[in-house]
Amino acid sequence: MNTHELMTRNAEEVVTAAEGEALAEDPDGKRAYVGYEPSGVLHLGHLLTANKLIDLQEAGFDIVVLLADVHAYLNGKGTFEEIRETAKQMRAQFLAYGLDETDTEFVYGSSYQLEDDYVLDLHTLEVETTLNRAQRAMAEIQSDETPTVSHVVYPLMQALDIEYLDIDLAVGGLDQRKVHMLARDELPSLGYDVRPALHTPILGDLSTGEGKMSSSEGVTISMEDDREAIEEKVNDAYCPPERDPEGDTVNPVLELFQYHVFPRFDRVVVDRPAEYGGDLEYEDFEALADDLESGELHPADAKTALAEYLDRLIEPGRERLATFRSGE
Ligand code: NAL
Repeated sequence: MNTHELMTRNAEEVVTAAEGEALAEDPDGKRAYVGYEPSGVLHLGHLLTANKLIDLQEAGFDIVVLLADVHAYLNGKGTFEEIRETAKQMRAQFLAYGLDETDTEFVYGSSYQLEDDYVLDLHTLEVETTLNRAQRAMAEIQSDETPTVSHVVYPLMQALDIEYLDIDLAVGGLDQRKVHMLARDELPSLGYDVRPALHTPILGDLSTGEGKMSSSEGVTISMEDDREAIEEKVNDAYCPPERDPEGDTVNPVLELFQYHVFPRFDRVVVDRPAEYGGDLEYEDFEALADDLESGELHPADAKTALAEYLDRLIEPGRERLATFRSGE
């Protein structure tokens, strides 16, 4: 796989595609980042963008992970002390998951977002941006409450971070798209450059394949889940034989293979008793999806393999979390 393929595999889009191509020409020393509101337990949503960071690290980018403590505070996630503590746990789980420690810079938002220059730039953006635009940027990040002033400050800070962290490529789920577009439109008015953004898809809900998989509603898999819990959730997952079912639903079992398993394992072995044809081996997602569609691979066997590989992915982070909880 060449650099551009590695950079864009499994991505929904790069804004703009041409800017992405130019970056892929010479990624060495370029900085790519994702910001996360600290959360004590990583779940598959976090790991999807982490997979992209690992791809980018392999492609030669320097990786910056913003532990967005001030953003979490603005989003009502707790006291500052609580958020700080969960940020530490989050960092440990990312490292256990496979981000290379020497090539990954973890930055606390509060380490620069409270300084004079930053705050004055933020106020300039507040003057430049309509309330309507800031609210729309936030709609997919925080939607279910009466909007507060903090919710319109949030996307402006996220836009400003792209400049202050000296980022060459902003990475996020598609739910971050409107924030990145706001950044592209508004940063030039402060004299700052426009940077490209790469968006990962939002996966469908595990049990129905409809809407989005998220930790707040429905089922996701997290670093808290043991093997048995993972098996249970995967067994209950929607898995029609088609790769692309009718209507607005997706096949979440295949999505998990595509976005979580194949990027991290060179091959996937599906154990099957000899009387059912023996083990199946796949080196890429397409081959597995073809076999599911043709009936060669039974959904039950696919689910057993999926649970096993997800368990392997989660195990190191799960152990880190357990040491934290036992008070280390
Ligand atoms: C992502 C988040 C918060 C702050 C950021 C700052 C810069 C770049 C990315 C950032 C979290 C994200 C979420 N908005 O919805 O999880």
